[in-house]
Amino acid sequence: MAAAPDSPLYLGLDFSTQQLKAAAIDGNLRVVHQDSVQFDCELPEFRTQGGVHIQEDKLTVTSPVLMWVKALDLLLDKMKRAGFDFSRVRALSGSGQQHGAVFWRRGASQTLNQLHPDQSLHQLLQGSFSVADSPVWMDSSSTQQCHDLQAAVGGALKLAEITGSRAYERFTGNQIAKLCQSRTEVYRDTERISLISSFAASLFLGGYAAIDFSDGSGMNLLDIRTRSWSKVCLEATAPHLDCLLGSPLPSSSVQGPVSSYFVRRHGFSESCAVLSFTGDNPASLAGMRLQQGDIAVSLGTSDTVFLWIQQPRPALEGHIFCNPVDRQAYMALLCFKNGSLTRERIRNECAGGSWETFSAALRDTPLGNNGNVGFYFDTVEITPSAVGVYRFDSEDSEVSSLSPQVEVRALVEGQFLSRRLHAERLGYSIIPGTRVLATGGASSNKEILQVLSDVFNAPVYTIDLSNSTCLGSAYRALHGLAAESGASFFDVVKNAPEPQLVATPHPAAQQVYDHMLERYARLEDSVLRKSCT
Ligand code: ADP
Ligand code: XUL
Repeated sequence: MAAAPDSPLYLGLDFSTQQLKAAAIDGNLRVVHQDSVQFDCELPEFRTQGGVHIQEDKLTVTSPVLMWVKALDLLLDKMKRAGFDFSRVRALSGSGQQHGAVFWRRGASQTLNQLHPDQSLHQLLQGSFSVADSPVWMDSSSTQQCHDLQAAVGGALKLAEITGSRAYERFTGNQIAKLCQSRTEVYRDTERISLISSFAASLFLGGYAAIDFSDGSGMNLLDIRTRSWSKVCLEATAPHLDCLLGSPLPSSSVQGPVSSYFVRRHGFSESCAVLSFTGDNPASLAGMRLQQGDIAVSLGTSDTVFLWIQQPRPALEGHIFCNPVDRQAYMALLCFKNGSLTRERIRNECAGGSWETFSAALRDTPLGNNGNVGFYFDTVEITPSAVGVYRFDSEDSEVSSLSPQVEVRALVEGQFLSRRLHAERLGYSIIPGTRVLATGGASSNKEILQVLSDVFNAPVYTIDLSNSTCLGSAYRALHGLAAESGASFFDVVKNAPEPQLVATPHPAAQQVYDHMLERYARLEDSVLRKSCT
């Protein structure tokens, strides 16, 4: 049944690496509006490539914080021009690429509190950030700080037991420690540190939003069991950090109404609630309504693999985050940095820049690629920690090139073998009934999903919207209001459209890929040895 034309709407936003996206749903969970702003082409004045600036050392990766602010101005203007009625929005939530930090300058809270509706956010917030270029998840420049943190808490495993992950360069605490040590004056001039998610929520609230438990788990600072900041981690990171971070809150909290700026400039209702914003991967888990036994594979700028788990068993590989939709549960996540951008490079070099030709190469080459396989770590990979490109023929001999079609399959098979290998090491196993849920930009490509299905020997499903993060945030906005009367997330979203089956494994897949997985694990060991030397 269609909802009435003036019925309430729920808005979800996603501040991701390459773009800002929005989706609105009605009370029947139907998507009624979608919009986006691409950073590189719609905001060229910030001179980003893929939404980021890569510094000369190749390790430091940042994005201009005012680009995100301006993107929000632009997105809301676009939505208004498209006839979107903001007064119908009962609640909104959102997500951000995980781990990045936003440093608010002293006095910024007062500015946020008094935003004048005649001006854009970009004009009003020009002077509000003590760091113009925010470190983002692609950064790997804080190795020293990672060593220091692990040493301070009693080792990598101990840190993983407290925070859900050993120290990772991109995790926010290590980025904060680096800033505090290298730019002490700037640190002193900072009155608040937000994640990208809580920064975005702060814009809507006209005041500082709390960091939510789920995105907060990606900082190497939160104790994932007590769901409060770990004293030992805070003290090892930087001075007065608890004041700069504020107290964390559940991911389903209503953090307040939208500020009068949004009411007066864009016509939002005064009672529109702003729910905690969270990380893009937790939001995606919500958007896919992930269930026990499912495995989600997100094919965005980064590729991520995530699972719903009840009992955390942190290890030296992968991450455990607090679950965004169930306060007792957790999620496990693996992040692979060389995802879509590497597929784009090989598409440009081997398929004339065309996804159609890239897909045809996958169709025209056999399962298992006649034994040819590759490792494509264009930038320092997170899982596993390695860099460089390595190609092997069926005899396990390293070769310097492959024909274009074979290279395309070697890349995609290699990527998915890696996703499966590391998921299995984290305790995942394919059982009858396993569903692979695919999302992210590349999940619109059927041939890529066929390889995913074959390598995992399991059916692959997608949801209508190729990007589940915005949808997850819209669901979370709806749930946040209902949660106040005790409704569970799954009660609220039970009538959402079911994921669509898009690929089933080839009958020969298990035989080909079980064997290839063992081989891939051996070759990965040899690549790791080479990559270290
Ligand atoms: P993010 O949320 O990290 O900004 P998205 O999930 O929107 O990223 O994914 C963007 C990526 O999707 C692009 O970098 C592009 O490589 C990839 N993509 C888009 N269309 C296709 C396609 N048809 N086949 C493969 N990859 C695609
Ligand atoms: C997850 C991670 C990335 C970012 C950007 O740990 O670093 O997936 O969230 O999407």
